[in-house]
Amino acid sequence: MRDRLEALREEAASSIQAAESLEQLKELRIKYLGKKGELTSILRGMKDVAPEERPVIGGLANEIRSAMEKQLDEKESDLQEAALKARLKEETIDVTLPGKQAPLGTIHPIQAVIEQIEDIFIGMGFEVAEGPEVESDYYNFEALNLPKEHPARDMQDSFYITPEILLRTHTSPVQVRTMEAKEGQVPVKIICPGKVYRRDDDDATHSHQFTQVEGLVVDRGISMSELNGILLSFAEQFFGMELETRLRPSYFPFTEPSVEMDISCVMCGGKGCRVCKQTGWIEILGAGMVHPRVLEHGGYNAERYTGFAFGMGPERMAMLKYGIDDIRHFYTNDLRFLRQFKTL
Ligand code: FA5
Repeated sequence: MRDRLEALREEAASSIQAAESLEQLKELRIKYLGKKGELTSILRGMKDVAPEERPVIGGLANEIRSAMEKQLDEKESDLQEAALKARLKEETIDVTLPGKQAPLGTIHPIQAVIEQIEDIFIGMGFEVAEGPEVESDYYNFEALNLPKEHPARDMQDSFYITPEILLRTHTSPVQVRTMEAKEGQVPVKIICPGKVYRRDDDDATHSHQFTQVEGLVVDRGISMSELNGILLSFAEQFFGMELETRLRPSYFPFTEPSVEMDISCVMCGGKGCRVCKQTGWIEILGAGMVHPRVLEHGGYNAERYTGFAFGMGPERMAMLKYGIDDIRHFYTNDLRFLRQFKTL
């Protein structure tokens, strides 16, 4: 039995040494040390050994077991290390190779223009308000002094969802919503940018969906001259040049008096050109003093407070500022057009 054990010791040592993979090593561990392994099967013959020899053989078997375990463990860590080295070599990253470019999107020019407008008004102490695009007939029309059947409703052909709910045709419904939220506090000094919808036929200067920026100021003693001063300062900052303004009489049911504001043509400086149709003037927005009835609907005493409001179209402002001749460029997503505004 002693000889068989010694032979096993030698055989195991050399096959463990020769193992080339962790898989092979696992098989060897089972072969020599497993429950049905060779060492166990030799030890089964212990009963045939003379009793006085048994402790000696037992001691030898234990020694061989520990030696095998040690050899197996050492070989295992050698093989693991070699496997890791091989993997690292295989997966080496060449940091000098050029990386893959992730294409970066850019802000849409209309959004960029809205942000420019917001920054200018925030600089003049305005807050930015929001309102829903799906609006009630009340806020879109009635609260703005446009009762049902009022002929001026035809000025804004609407998309109705139900008889009382529509897609807002302008950002003006935010006027009464804001006044209600302010609960009679002054000053009210907000702008509200957002999408609006009208059943207009699309052409070079009209779209059925476009954006507007509304403005509203309410306080004691507000007059047309504040309106004129703030809007002139805005236009000069927006176009980055000195401008002339003029107010032309107009009509909106929610302002009285109502005006349209022209600026001297940003293309020709007022001399007359194709863009200003040789007039030297370009219309940029509608405005006026808030109608007393609208103030009352917002919860403000029209005897005590006055205000002005205005509404402009960022698409048309962008067209003037960047010399774009067709509003549809903003919506057709031609990347050659959009990429020109990367730096905005
Ligand atoms: C209004 O919508 C008023 N709510 C503006 C206002 C607010 C007046 C507060 C007084 C006080 P108007 O319909 O003119 O007004 O539209 C305002 C601006 O929206 C226009 O100057 C124009 O720039 C833009 N706009 C109007 N219709 C279209 C359209 N179909 N496509 C693109 N822009 C448009």
